[in-house]
Amino acid sequence: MTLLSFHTAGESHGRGLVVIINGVPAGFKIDLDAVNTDMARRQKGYGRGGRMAIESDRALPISGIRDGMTIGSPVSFLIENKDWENWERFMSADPGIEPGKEVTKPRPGHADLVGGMKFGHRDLRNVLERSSARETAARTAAGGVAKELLRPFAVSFISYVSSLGGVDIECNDVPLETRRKNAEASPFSTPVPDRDEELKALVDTAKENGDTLGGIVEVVVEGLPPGLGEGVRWDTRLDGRLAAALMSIPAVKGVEIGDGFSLAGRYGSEVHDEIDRSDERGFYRTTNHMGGMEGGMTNGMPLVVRAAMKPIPTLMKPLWTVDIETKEAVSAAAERSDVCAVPACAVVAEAMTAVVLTDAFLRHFGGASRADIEERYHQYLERVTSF
Ligand code: EPS
Repeated sequence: MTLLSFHTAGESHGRGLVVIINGVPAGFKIDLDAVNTDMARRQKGYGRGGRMAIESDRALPISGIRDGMTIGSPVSFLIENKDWENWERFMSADPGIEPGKEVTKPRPGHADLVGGMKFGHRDLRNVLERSSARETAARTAAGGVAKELLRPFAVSFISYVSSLGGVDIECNDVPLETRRKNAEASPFSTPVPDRDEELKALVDTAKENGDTLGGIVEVVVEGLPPGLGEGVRWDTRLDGRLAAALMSIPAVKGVEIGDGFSLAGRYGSEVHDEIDRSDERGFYRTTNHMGGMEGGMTNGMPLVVRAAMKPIPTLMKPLWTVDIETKEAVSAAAERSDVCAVPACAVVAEAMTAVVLTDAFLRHFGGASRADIEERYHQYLERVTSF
C-alpha cells in the first residue's frame, strides 16, 4: 500500500493535464512558487522543439491546499495546454472534429504501433497523444508537492545531466551544492561548467541530420534518515520502488543505484562502503558506492540514482516503417518534437524520486498531520543517532 500516490490525466494537445495527489498529510506549507520553479526547470534545455516556446507551464491548484497549507484532502492541479487553441478543432471531446491530423505511419521506438494494435485505433494519434512526454509536466507538479513535504526535515534534492549523446560529464570531485548551481546555469543542466559549447555542437549536428540524442541523468538526495523502505518484502524494498518509478518515465531504458552496473566487475573489497562512527554523525560510511541504499533501505548516506534516456523516437529524417492503412513501406511520421530532452528528464527523475521517497517517509513516520510526523521523526532520529 502506498501512502503518497498520484494519478495523471491529459493528452499532449488536449485542453490540459490534471494531477491528483492522494495521501498528502495536513499542516504542511506548500510553496507554490517552488512547485512552479520545477515546472519551468522541466521546460528548459537546449534542443527542445517549438512547443516549449508556446507553453509556460504553471500548476494551478484546484484542491487540498488552503491558505498556503495542506488540509489533509487530495491535492490536485490543472496544467493548461496553451497549444489547445491550435488543436481544439482536431482534439475536441465533441463529435465532428476536423480531419487532417491523423497518424497512420507508426514511429519505430514510439508507442504508436503497439498502442494502436492494443486499443484497436486506426488513428495512431489516439495513442501518441497520451504516450507523449507532455505527461511528465503533471508528474513534475506531484514531485514538487512531495519535495515540499520533505522540506521541514531538511531533505534536499539535486539533479543534473551526467552524460549526453555519449559524452560523459564527470563530477565526482565537485561538491553537491556546486553541482546544483552549475546545473541551474547550464542549458544542458551539467553539474560542471564549460561543457555547453561542446554539447551544443553535438545537438546542432543531430538536428541538422534530422536525428535525436539521449543521455543519462543523475539525482542525489541528501538528508534522508537511515531505515526508510522495507527490506523484508520484495514489493516494498525502496530500491525496487525507485527503479520502477524511474523506469516509468517515457524513454527511460535503464536505471542504476549508486555505482550500479560498474559494481558487477569489481572486487567486493573495492566497492563495499566501510562503516565508521562519530558522536556527531552516529554511524556513517566512509565512501558511497552503494548510493545510500543497503538491503532495500536508505542507510543515511546521500541517495544516488541514475536513469538512462534513449534518443527520442520522433526523427525529422525518419526511419522506415509500414503504413497501417496502405500496408506499404513508408517513412515514419515526423511531427514537431524535441531533438534532445535529457535536461527535462533530470527534473522528472527528481520528481519521481521525490514521490517514492516521500511515500516511504510517510509509511515510516505516519501520514495524518505534520505534528504527529515530526514527533515520530525526532524520536526515531534520536534513537538511530545514539545507536
Ligand atoms: C513530445 C513532442 C513535443 C514535445 C513534447 C513531447 O510536443 P509537440 O508534439 O507538441 O511539439 O515538445 O514535450 C512536451 C510537450 C512537454 O511538455 O515536455 C512527444 O511526442 O513526446
